[in-house]
Amino acid sequence: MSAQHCILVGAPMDSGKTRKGCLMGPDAYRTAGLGDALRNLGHTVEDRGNVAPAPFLPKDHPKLVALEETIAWTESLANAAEAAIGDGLPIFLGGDHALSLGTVLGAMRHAETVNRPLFVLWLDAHTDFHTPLTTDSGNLHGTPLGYVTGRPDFDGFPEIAQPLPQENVAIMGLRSVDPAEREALQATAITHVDMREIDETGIARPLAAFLERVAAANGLLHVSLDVDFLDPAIAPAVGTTVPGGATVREGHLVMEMLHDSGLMTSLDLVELNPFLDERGRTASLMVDLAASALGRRVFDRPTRAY
Ligand code: 6HN
Ligand code: MN
Ligand code: MN
Ligand code: MN
Repeated sequence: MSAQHCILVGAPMDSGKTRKGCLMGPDAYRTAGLGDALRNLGHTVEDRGNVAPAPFLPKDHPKLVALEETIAWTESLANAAEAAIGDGLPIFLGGDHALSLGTVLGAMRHAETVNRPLFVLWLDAHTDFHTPLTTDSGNLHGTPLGYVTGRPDFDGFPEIAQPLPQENVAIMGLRSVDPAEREALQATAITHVDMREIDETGIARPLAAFLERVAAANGLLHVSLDVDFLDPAIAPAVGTTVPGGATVREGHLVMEMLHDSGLMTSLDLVELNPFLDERGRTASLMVDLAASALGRRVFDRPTRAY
């Protein structure tokens, strides 16, 4: 794949859950050298700095955590994302996973403008398929896939005019799914690949199948990489660790295949909590994974159709 114009967009969003620290994520990625890693691969890099939430008035809510702030971030990030996707390949530096309420919405708006279908690859231990009514924790970082696919009860959030078709979504890495999410997800056409399937078949097979569908539809592809997709032994800096996650090589293989496919048009790096990191190792691993997605490799491969 040829040189890209990479656009770094900081999203120091921390309102998607109670535990604080993801607001330090964008600076950790910059400190870990994301910009230089991409430049060294021959890409141009533009850092647009950090987005701020739209103005908001916080209210007390019996269950939901920081609802108004999360809505405000969704509005500003959707605008920033829509603009950036038109200008290059944006990499959204989180921030918790609630930032994808906005970035995916922005990608949907851009896709509508250029009249191409949007696909979403969600790399996560969790499905993030709750609605504000089904969540037990009240943490809205558990809801973005519910929102963008048009599930109900997102009162106050920007209206989803055209929900993302279920067929265009794949979640990989699953090992912690709440009962309400499982029930709702099983009634959908969303592709869901759990760790057992990855153990049994490898991650390349379901990923290649999904990428083939994106390519056949001439789709745009938004990738959302949650730190907890990775095993906590290699990526400890996340508030929602679940044992049994992807290995270093599984993570890189996904990113390498994404690069070879030439399909990825935007990328979220989410849930990094530098306060929980060990000498920056999780931030550095996430930077290395992003570099693989942008073409870092040991050897060139023979051409393959994914
Ligand atoms: N994430 N399902 C749990 C909840 O609180 O709703 C965990 C959500 C994790 C969110 O992965 O970004
Ligand atoms: Mn997540
Ligand atoms: Mn997760
Ligand atoms: Mn199913």
